[in-house]
Amino acid sequence: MKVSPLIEQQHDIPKASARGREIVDARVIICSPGRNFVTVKITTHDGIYGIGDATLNGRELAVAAYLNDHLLPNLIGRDAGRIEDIWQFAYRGAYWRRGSVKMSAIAAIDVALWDIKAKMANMPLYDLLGGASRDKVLVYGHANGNTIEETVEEVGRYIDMGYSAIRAQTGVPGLKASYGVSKDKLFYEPADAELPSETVWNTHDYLTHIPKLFEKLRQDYGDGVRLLHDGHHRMTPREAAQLGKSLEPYNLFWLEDVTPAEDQDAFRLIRQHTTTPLAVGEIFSSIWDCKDLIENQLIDYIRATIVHAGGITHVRRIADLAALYQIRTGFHGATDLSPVTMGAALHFDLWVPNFGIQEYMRHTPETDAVFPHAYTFDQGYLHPGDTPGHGVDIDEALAEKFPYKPMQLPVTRLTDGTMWNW
Ligand code: EZ4
Ligand code: CO
Repeated sequence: MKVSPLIEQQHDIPKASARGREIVDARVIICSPGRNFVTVKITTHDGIYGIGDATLNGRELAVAAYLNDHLLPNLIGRDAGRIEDIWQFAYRGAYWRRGSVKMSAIAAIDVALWDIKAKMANMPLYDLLGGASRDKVLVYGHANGNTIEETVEEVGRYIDMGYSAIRAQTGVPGLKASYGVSKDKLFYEPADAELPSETVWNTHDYLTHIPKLFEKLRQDYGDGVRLLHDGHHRMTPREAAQLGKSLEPYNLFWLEDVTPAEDQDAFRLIRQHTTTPLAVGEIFSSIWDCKDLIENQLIDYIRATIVHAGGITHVRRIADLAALYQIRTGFHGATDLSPVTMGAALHFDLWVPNFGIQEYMRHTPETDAVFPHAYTFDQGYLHPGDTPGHGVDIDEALAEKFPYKPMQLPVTRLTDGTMWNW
């Protein structure tokens, strides 16, 4: 009996085109310089190494275990240049697809491999992606205060620092704590306790209070400054539509995460009622979370990020899909996304044709010291720098001085005690 050679064929691990490109080491580094970070370092036979971020705020060790126990052992001996094949291996090969834990782990490997490839090519990553589409990357900073007056003052401080785009969050009278309002004004950090702290939320009071903030901001600073606001998944679709409508006179750059987006169709209702631009996606892990929102043009900015949505290889597909529908990128860039993600994102931002804006929350000096980086801030813009790779490194000796500290994000309840969306 003749057997088809195609059926007979067995595949070995894809061979590296040259010995020097083989992966010889792949490790996880966990540290807490001001906050927790999970970093992947991959090294080739030639001694070229790449760095990737795998930080998932409040769930760091789950990703580290997934990397250590399930993904990294597979990499040894593979060709570091076969980024796509390794991505597909990690995604399809798990059988269990998607989800934040798995996609953050894949992202870290993917970014480390892009870093290696750009170093092998002796190019800054943006050059390898297709070259710069712009001179610099527009970023927005975070201004927050307990009262409208305090927030207005903070926005002024950001204008003085050179920002032309600013997110404004304010406390709501009667509520002890509000999303986005922090103790430290410059270094916002929501993960504040070993077990989640409990906060209280009241949408009725919020909906009447927030328009007053933006009215005052426009009165004081005029029409030029780009203003953003994050609803942090607190509203129902109808309430979100109401907020969008009431903010229309103040011409926001965007209104973010107005309602949970598991049900992507919910945004139809919001969209029908308001022209305020909508941004969604910081907690998305794959293109499937974005698909209906994009294809039905229910949003204006997609926030799915490199670290939580499968790395450069996957987010590039999301950005390309979005471009078909005139939707632009607006990557998440809070402090829990490490400088490694910030560096990789800035290269992506400089290249991607349908770039919108990049969120930028400053890391603490401790974090910056552990992750030396080539990116620089100037007058409201960031530039990724021109060093080969993504331009971010990790000082491992220093990282060791900041061991992991268990920290979780808060939870929130309505005034009657009902569990709600933080
Ligand atoms: O709450 O990154 O737009 N930014 C945000 C962030 C998120 C944190 C969660 O880890 O919503 O502040
Ligand atoms: Co947000």
